[in-house]
Amino acid sequence: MKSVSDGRERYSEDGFYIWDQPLIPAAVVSQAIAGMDAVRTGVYDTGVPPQPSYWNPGDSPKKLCKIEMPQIANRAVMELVSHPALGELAAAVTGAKMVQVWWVQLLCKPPADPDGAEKTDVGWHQDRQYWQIWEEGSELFTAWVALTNVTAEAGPMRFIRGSHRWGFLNQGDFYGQNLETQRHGIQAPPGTVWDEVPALLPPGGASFHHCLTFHGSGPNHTTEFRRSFAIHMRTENSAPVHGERKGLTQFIDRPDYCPITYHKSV
Ligand SMILES: O=C(O)CCC(=O)C(=O)O
Repeated sequence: MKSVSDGRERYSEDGFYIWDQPLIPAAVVSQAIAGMDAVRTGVYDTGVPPQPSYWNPGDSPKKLCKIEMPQIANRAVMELVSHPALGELAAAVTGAKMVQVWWVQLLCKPPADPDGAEKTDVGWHQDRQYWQIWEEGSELFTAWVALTNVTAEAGPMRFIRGSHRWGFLNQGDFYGQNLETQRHGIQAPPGTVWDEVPALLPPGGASFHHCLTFHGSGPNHTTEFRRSFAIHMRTENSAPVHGERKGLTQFIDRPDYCPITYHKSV
């Protein structure tokens, strides 16, 4: 049986931690799936649309669906994103005194297109590359929550063990579509090894990864959508550059959009 206490050590050694048991209750997961489908069709029960996104209602269902800040558009998605079990485990794994959700992405990876026209890989990258808006050294990480069974065939995320200690390389590309070629363009420090670990998760399971950990994912060879939320979190040791609120940090003073899901009581 997995224990919370090994999470802290694994996260700090490997740069990620995989909680391969249901953490979020099944009812919350199934409501969030319905919420995800509503957002995908442009129906927002809060009356608020998501933020501008790569994928929009009406786009091809064969494309990787990535929608920004879906929790502001749907209450069931907000319930999942702000679930206390997730905040508590995130704090235990990272050692945080405070955990805030500061940005969320809905990710729905369709089954691989048989004629190969639409590619749905997520190229190797370090999240920090896209998060320059935060001060250097800010403690930023992601909880990736599975809503469906993420098997080896479903195009799971793959983490590179220990790569959070390679520093910021600025050599990744989320939209890269050939993981093998791309991998050879990443100059890992001498003496390190490229050790890929798939995050296999049941519905309601979660992985946690450091903002410098290289990760990516290949095609989904199942017949079902691979559904998840990438929930970007921060600890008390983080601050926006120059204290500015813009782009990805624009909502951090709004707990109704960016809930604080853990606060250690003294
Ligand atoms: O869903 C994926 O395959 C990748 C997601 C990702 O890059 C992230 O959560 O940081």
